[in-house]
Amino acid sequence: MRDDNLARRVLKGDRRAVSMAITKVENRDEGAAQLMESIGKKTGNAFILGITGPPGTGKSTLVDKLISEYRKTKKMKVGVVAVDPTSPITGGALLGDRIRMVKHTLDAGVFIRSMASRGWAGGLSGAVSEVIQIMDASGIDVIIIETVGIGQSDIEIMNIAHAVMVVTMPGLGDEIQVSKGGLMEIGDVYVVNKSDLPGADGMVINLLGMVHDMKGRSPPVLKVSALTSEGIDTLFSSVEGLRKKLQSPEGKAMRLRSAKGMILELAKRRLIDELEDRAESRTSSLVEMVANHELSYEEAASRLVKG
Ligand SMILES: Nc1nc2c(ncn2[C@@H]2O[C@H](COP(=O)(O)OP(=O)(O)O)[C@@H](O)[C@H]2O)c(=O)[nH]1
Ligand SMILES: [Mg+2]
Repeated sequence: MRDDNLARRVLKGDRRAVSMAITKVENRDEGAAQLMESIGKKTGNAFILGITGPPGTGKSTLVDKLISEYRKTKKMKVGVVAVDPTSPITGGALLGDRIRMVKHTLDAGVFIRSMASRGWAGGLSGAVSEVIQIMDASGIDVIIIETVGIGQSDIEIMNIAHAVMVVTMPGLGDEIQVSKGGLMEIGDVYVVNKSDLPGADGMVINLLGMVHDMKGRSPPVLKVSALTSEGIDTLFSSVEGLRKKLQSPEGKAMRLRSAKGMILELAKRRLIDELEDRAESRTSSLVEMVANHELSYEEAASRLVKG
């Protein structure tokens, strides 16, 4: 298919075209940049919600619930980008996400895409910002990005979102504490999922203490169970509140935040790609010079960065 034709079909909301466009940018096929150029300016309608938190807390199960709510009560189109560090150890994480959302895959108003995060699975590139732009341009109303909140890069992806939900569960202590610098600062709403298990109230109190530490902000902490649906309606109202805020004058800050996140994400990836290309062709001479004491490590690095 010709690229301008593909862009046109994406803008019309053609699902197959959306899928092809995403594959094209993920593989960095020829024409990917051109494609992004033609659709990039047609974005800005979707609400981008980031969902993060330690593995196994029930993020995907909650995403599944949110999809149902949006489809049922608002008839809105929903897109999901599940970013997961697929490694030989965590193995079927992506598969698990797919299974949890499987009932929506036949719904034409739902578009689910899983991708591996950078650094895993042979250095597959994220391309998250492009995927979101493509979904947005295709007329999807709500785009949910799910990442595992363990690494710095997973948390950085959340900067692309207009609003962020942090998911925890009873029994988590260290996992939250360790990433306090990240997880405890980025949430607009905190969720203690699995309220059907013991210890949920304690976890809520814990979290309230942590998030209230932060200057001026006191994001809500909600107790829910994706299993029994307890508290899901309150959670949905809270998410809807954030979506409506985006559309209000107050939403400007959310838009700017997301735009900054998108630009930085793209720029970082581009810089790293360029650096890797350059390293490929230039390091051997630099290494030689450093080894011969003709050049310091610092100077070699500077030369590599300058190109
Ligand atoms: N008891 C209980 N289990 C849940 C709940 N929500 C999710 N789970 C289970 O927790 C496991 C991990 O869920 P998943 O959504 O894949 O977590 P993720 O890694 O955060 O995406 C699965 O076995 C779910 O069925 C809940 O509210 N209560
Ligand atoms: Mg998941």
